[in-house]
Amino acid sequence: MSNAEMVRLLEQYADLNEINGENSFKVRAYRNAAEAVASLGESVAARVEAGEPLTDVKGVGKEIAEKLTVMATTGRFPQLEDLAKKVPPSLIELTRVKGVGPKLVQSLWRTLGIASVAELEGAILAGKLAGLPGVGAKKLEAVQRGIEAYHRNVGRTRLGEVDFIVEPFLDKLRAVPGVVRLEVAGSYRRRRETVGDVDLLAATNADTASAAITHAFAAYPEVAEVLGSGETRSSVRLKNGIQVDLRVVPEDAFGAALLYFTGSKAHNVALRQVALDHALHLSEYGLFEGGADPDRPATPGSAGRRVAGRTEEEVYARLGLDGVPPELREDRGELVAAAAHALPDLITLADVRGDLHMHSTWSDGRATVVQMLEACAAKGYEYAALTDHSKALAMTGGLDEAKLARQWEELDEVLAEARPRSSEAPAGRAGVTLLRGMEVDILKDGTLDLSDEWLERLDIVLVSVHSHFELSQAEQTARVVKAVSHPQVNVLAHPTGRVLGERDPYAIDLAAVFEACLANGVAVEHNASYQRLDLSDVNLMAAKARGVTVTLGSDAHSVDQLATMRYGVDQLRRAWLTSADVLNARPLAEVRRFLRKGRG
Ligand code: DGT
Ligand code: CA
Ligand code: CA
Ligand code: ZN
Repeated sequence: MSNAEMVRLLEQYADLNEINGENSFKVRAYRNAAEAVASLGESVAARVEAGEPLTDVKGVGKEIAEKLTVMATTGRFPQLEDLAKKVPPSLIELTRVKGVGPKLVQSLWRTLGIASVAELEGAILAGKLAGLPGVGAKKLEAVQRGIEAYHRNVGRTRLGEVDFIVEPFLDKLRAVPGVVRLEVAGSYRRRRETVGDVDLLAATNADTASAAITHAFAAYPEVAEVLGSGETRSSVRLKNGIQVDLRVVPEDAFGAALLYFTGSKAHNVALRQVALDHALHLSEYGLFEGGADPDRPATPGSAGRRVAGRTEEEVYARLGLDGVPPELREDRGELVAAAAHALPDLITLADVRGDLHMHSTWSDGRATVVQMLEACAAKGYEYAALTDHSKALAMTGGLDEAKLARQWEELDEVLAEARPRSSEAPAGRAGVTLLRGMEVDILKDGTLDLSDEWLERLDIVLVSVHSHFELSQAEQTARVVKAVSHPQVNVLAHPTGRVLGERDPYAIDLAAVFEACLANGVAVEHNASYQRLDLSDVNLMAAKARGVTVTLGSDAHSVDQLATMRYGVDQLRRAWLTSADVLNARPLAEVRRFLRKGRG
């Protein structure tokens, strides 16, 4: 059994136990173990086979280690199978509806026999929910809104969750003999924040290889169901529900096919028009001159002479265009820019010089300050901001002034230890300069959850909304504008509060917020956590258009999560941002100047 399958089963077990009302420690233990397996760099099954104890894996205790061993050796999880007889797994889907927690799911199931989202909708229509304990008019309304959001999101998966499954799949398929090219196309390649399905494109050097890759594709252990299979295309559904399509194309048309299947559809339509303007015809088989009927897709042989198609660049160049990075292919003006040789020099992950949002064990992070700084050093960062939560987020162990003072004592020790004696080297862990910061809660009235005295002492102050999402747009806007107008504030973190697939943005007038940020020397964050990716690409474009500085923050709560930065860079690229638009693509001295807002 693969690690991915174990993760899925552990999570299912945790969810079902939660619905079943088991104590929260047990539930959390299984969720932690799932996370531990997910981030483990090696195969659990291989470890079991080698006789290495699983209890050495952080987050895996004795009981769970035993269950993993059974999974690895028998391919089964008997306790989960037993539990599923009592609590139908379809109930897990119900908890994905915002406003419907495990407790409510349990009572819906016990009292009304509701086991699916469709049944829940039916029961609401029939007025059956009114009168259930804990379901008042307000709750009912929240559940209905949750169902609407659920339908909007259903069928799409967050990019960060797809990567985890696609990358090992690609490795497997690339190893098939005769495969000369294998790329992911579609929205995945354009790095959309969520993807509907995954489109793979292969080129092979022999017909037998074509059959071999289709076979390897269907035989992949994570495949739950083969939806269709032919000589040059097949589709499967993976165990986690994601659909993957594979097409096999000739090598000399690979570029044209990659271009076509990368999309977006709107980009393709616009590009085909450019081809027509050049008296050429573009299809997934190549760029052709003469002979083609523009209203019918060309096929090799029927379509005149192919003038380009081996690579994407070749096709763009033949049309007088610079190559368009996949992230820009949304028909938002990229072809006009490509024709004018004016495409932006997009920011890359290598341009990021530091992380400006991360948590430690001082609040709800899982790694110590030292571990986080060492991980930042390993990434080659120049600086990193420690931004633990403030006290209003009590459940995170948020810091009040006294606890912040204690944190600073520890930081003094950490820095003293790391600073090379008699040298001017930057203070910090292995050369990473630590910026002392905090993610301070914006309270309901727009005031901040930390004293002015401490706000003044911090190197960097992030502010964010973690409560009262339901305020009217006017109230929410006034609240946030007031917060960013505080003279010590530097960054507005996750500005719309959205959680992809789970929570819609709160109502807020972003144009007014950008105006206030600009007037007060405050940057807006792009929160790179793949669950948030907030601001969205479109909102980032608006921020840039208004001249507002953008920061990137991983919002990491563990060492592993620092790597989520790449998803943030993806979204910045989709928003046409260059390194000049991004605060933490600048050297430390410039960052400090921005943070001082022209003071001292
Ligand atoms: P998704 O899967 O919903 O996240 O989005 P995409 O963009 O991956 O869409 P998908 O998987 O339906 O198709 C992959 C690409 O194939 C799409 O981006 C462009 C191309 N494509 C699909 N259908 C059409 C079409 O009817 N016309 C054109 N021009 N291109 C298409
Ligand atoms: Ca797709
Ligand atoms: Ca597709
Ligand atoms: Zn936050």
